[in-house]
Amino acid sequence: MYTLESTIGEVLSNPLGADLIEIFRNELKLNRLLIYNGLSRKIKLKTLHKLSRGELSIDFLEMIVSKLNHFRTLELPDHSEEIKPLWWKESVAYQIYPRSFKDSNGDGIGDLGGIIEKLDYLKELGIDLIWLSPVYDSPNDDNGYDIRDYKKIMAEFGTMDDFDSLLSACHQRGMRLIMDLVINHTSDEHQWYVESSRGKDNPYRPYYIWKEGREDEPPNNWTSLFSGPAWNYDKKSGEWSMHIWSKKQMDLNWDHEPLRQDIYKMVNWWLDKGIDGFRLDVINFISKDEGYPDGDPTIAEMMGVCGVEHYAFGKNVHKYLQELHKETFSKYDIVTVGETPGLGLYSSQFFTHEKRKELDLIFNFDHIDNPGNDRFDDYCFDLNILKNQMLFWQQKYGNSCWNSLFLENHDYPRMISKINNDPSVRNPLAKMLAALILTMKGTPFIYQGQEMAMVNVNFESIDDYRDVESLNLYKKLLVDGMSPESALAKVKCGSRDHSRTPMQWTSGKNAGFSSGKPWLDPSMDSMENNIEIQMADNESVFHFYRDLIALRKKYKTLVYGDFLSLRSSRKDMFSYYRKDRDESFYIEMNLSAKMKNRNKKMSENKLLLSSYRNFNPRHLAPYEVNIFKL
Ligand code: TEU
Ligand code: CA
Repeated sequence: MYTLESTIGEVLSNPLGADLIEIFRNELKLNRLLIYNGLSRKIKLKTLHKLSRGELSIDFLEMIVSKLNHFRTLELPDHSEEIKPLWWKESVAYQIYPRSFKDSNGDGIGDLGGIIEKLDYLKELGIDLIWLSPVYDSPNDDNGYDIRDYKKIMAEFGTMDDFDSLLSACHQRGMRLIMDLVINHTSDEHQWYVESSRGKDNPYRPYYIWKEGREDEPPNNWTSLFSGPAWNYDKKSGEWSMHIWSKKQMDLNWDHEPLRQDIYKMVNWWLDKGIDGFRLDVINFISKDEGYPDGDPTIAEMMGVCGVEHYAFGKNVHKYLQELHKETFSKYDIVTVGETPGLGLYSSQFFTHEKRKELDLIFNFDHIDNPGNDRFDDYCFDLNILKNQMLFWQQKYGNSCWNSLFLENHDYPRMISKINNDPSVRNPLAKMLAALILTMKGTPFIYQGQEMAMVNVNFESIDDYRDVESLNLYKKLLVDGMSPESALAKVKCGSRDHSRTPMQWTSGKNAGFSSGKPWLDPSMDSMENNIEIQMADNESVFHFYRDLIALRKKYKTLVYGDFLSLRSSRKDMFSYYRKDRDESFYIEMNLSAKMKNRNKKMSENKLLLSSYRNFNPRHLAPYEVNIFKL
């Protein structure tokens, strides 16, 4: 049993403990050596209270101890010697945010018909797996992540017939399609919630999380990720119901078995339609700690949200995922990727190890912002930190777990803009980022627009935004006393709307996205940067993505081959090998906007692909990436 007398070394031997130490080390910007050395391993947890000058309270440390005691029973099976080849490990995936991809009926909103129009484009790029962000019926409080009817297509996107046509059009092209499964919560307009809120004795009451409480006092101090308390008060019953997301996204109660059975029926209904799997929205949040205890103020300060330690890795999460797998996934040849914010490498292994029969892959977000920063912080993203994080996962995740490789999605600003806004390096920087996710071990996920180096948008007023998170945050910052200018600047830093502006197809009206007024204005950038221009230019980012994907298809070594990094310590340089019995490749990249000398002499005759036209044997140009076949 863990106690406050336990040492850091004992904590590190527990997967959750190892991840927590890593999170706190990163957040507190402590050097690895400070923690992972013989002396520190002997430090007792209770001493951390003094060492942190009280910042790590005894309550906080006792909460850690109780979490560790719960997860001390987790046993990770050994990793297999060989990686098991599977179709989804060899796929290159592409995430479509339907609202912004292509509008086919002129109402200014992307739709399924528009996606069908662009399947040949995706085929040309070399995509074989599409992840479709939610297309179910929804009031769109969170753009479809608030589902009102799991078995109905959102009217703006089309009909179930349109969906069936899209699915068969994908399969006809040898492409697969996975749906976004949002089962941590539903819309407050979902029939289950409508029933549940009819009264305490309604059979659907326990489908959601209701707690007694006074009208002026929510049941605990948890806050929503979209600002404000994580509870709605229901006058009729004098109870509060939980929403860790928006006020219209009500958390499902996974502890209630009939709810789980209804979820499994719905999942099998979709799988019987022939879809190829799911991306599972915040799936590690589904099990909440008993009694919903108050969140720790230190963690709230660190994570920007209060209570997350009581649901990010709840005690029944593996039980529910193994049941979900057994009742549904296990019966089909599909792929499942869990979105698991807050989990580290070690705890992620318990979700994806092939012998644990839970999920195939997860999305970890540790690398998307440099540690100690969050999306709304105005800082210069350091690629050397990203390099070390990717090295960590490439080297430690194990043969029985499989990485997802991504740098963008619909929840984050565009990566190029976080790293370097200088337009003169946009093309090589975009190509270097492409090489990062397309030459490592794992399944690459390209987010729409990333293949054409889309960048952040110059939003000028709060009226330019649509995202519930951004709008709520702006209001909260004003209430907190921030000036409108500073609040707008902060929202502009991290708004998810940066990655939700319409795809830029042409230089024409509305960037060729729609013949009507788009729901969100296309970026002015579309005038000189769009798919039409990029396809006509052999030096474009689009062509580089296409060439890299073709390389990855041609050489399975780039998928399954060993990853061996070279002199990982040298700043601003990142070089590694990918090798197996048949082939070996050497990839080198300059992580900076300055010229750099090469790590090792490479002759041009082995050069397979470069992000620059002229090869210089002595040095690398800004963000230059080269792939050699040895
Ligand atoms: O996102 C969950 C998530 O962890 C974050 O990416 C989140 O969007 C943001 O950082 C909040 O601070 C998933 C979906 O991808 C997101 O679009 C939804 O808004 C959210 O869950 C709720 O369904
Ligand atoms: Ca439309």
